Amino acid sequence: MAKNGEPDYDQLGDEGECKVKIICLGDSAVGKSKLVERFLMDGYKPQQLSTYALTLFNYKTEVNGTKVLVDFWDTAGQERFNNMHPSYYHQAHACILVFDTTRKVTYKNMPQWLKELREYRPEIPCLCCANKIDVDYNVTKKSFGFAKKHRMPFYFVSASDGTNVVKMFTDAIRAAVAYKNDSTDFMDEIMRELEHFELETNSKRSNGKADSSSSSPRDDKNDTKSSNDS
Ligand SMILES: Nc1nc2c(ncn2[C@@H]2O[C@H](COP(=O)(O)OP(=O)(O)OP(=O)(O)O)[C@@H](O)[C@H]2O)c(=O)[nH]1
Ligand SMILES: [Mg+2]
Repeated sequence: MAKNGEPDYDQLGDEGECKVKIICLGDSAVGKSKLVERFLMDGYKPQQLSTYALTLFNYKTEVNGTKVLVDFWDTAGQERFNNMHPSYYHQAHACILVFDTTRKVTYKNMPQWLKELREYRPEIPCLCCANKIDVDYNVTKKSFGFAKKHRMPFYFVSASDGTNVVKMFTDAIRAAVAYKNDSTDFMDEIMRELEHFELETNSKRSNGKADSSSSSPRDDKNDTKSSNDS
């Protein structure tokens, strides 16, 4: 722990693990907390940092054989003021931008969130997700240009039924670790994977087989994580 009781991500974990910090940004009530909770299910340990009213969710995993400690930082509503405390961005290795497919304004605000992120963290990998697709799956037929414009991986997700949640967080963790290790071409790799993923998804959907297909976006619904022992 560094000063202020916050973790120091430059240091290794107690067992030599690589430590990464992932933050979520987006308007209030888009589902940031629910997405993290959904990913971690019952395997998380919330840890309160009272100074800035933040919750840290710790998660242990492995990336390419290396042990990784992930801290997902979750806010307690500061975003209502559209201005996060700088400590929220400090040392972050990846960011997930979240909007709510049932509220257009939350999508319109994406550029603002990205702008603020880039003021503090110009280089970190950023992923974008459209949440609450369970409310109306037809929304996945729409295209959302924001992510493409900024060359960000894009995911249709639902914290409610779990669609694509594991896929998105797994990619975010891989991106965070790659960023920490100075690996520059990693985002391209994710983008290439997703192009393929989307293609399969779209073609299966147009054949009316979306829900039974192994490559449909609902894949992750019953996914379990292999090393969530934190
Ligand atoms: N239908 C549906 N509702 C969702 C989904 N994700 C979140 N919600 C609901 O949306 C509301 C807000 O979710 P939160 O996770 O608290 O949103 P948040 O972004 O953390 O909000 P703040 O902490 O205020 O910034 C809650 O009532 C959730 O139950 C989803 O995938 N589908
Ligand atoms: Mg929240």
